[in-house]
Amino acid sequence: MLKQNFLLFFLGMCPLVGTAQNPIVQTMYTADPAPMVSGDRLYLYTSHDEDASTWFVMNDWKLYSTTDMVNWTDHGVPLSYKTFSWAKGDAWAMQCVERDGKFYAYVPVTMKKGGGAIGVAVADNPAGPFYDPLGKPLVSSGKGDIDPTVLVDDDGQAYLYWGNPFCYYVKLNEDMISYSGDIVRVPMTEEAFGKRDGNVAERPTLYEEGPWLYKRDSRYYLLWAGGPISEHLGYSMADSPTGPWKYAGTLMPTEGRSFTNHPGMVDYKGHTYLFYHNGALPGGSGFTRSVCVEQVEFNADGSIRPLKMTEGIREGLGTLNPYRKTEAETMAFSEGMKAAQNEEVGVFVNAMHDGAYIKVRDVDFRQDGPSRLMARVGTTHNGGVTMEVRADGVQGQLLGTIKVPMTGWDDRWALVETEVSGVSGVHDIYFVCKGNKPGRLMYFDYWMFMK
Ligand code: FUB
Repeated sequence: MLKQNFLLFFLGMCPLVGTAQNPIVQTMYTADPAPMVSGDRLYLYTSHDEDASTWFVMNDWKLYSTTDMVNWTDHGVPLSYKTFSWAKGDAWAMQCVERDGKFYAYVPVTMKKGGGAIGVAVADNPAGPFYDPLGKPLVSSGKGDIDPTVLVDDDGQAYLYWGNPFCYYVKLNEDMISYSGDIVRVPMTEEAFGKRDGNVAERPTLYEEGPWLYKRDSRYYLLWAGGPISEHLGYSMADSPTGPWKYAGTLMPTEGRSFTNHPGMVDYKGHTYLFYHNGALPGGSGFTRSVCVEQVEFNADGSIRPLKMTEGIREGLGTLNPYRKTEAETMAFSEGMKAAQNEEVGVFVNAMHDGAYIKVRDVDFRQDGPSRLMARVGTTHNGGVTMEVRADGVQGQLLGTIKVPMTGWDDRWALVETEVSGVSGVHDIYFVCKGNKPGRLMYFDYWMFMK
């Protein structure tokens, strides 16, 4: 039994297993997932752990999106602590919500004058540009102002919750950038958040941080990261957005090589998804985390069936059209790829070594299949770098090979075409970068198949 459990753990956590979808971002370290649905797309804001961090070294937020829950597109950096002239760093867990066609990002940062605060930034698009309409914090209560979460209720009233070690809320005004009434400290009772073992004066309950407010039918859910460290996820339920909250149990037990966890839950295309983070990527730890997702099931009484960390979503919600331009940073999984962004092409990916690959799921070539592939690529190496396009595996059927020309640097690119043959119907496609060269092998911006 022990052996079987270990195997399941390993399969769930190992990013190199062929069917793994978790963690859903492999091209950098991400944490504190905050999903948001807008139109037919699910957007996922994350915080960003800098590579090789040994503390919370976090300067900006990242944005990803999907329409099928298996292929995710990297939209780069929509905002950073520098969006706020009064902030000096610590771009921790944020949430963005849409209201009347505008997007409001609630973020915790450290102020230039010292101390934490919550700011709000506004944009016309999920990917920004975001600006700070206040020029000062929205909330600065003096203690534990981190991890904001916002719910706009069906009657239009919006609620902002946040806090560590205490949980607070305030009612936001319709403008979403101001509030009315007092900041309320949620009673930290055993009934609301469960009982913590031991005698921890400031933390008598399981509640630690990372609240996430969610509504389903007429029930309100407050998900949170629970202590003691290493954190698990727990949740509380109420009939009103302001409580009284009733502890409802463990949502996800502690696991996954990160001493924090952080919930984000959303409904999308008839399903409910829980996003969280762990340390599953190579080099992963409590300061180099990775966001993951699981599908959620509810019991008849509204309680949530507890979840384990798994290899992720197995079935996609649609297919991808290969005859449209697709960004290289749209992927189901990758290995050896690092995301980057510049003025020339926006977001792109770097292949860091021979054999680095991108997997794109459920590509529908239709009955008659393509005859050509176009890709925008480049390398600093003079010859010997190729990108193989394969079906259904890193070693799968070879459809074609792109010869990558030396362009000089990633502000210079080449549009290269190659013949492809022998594929029709729905397949997973692998772009496998080849070349026995030191350092960064090549860079890749977008691709498109042609009939
Ligand atoms: O990412 C920094 C902090 O770690 C977050 O604010 C907490 O929720 C925890 O995930």
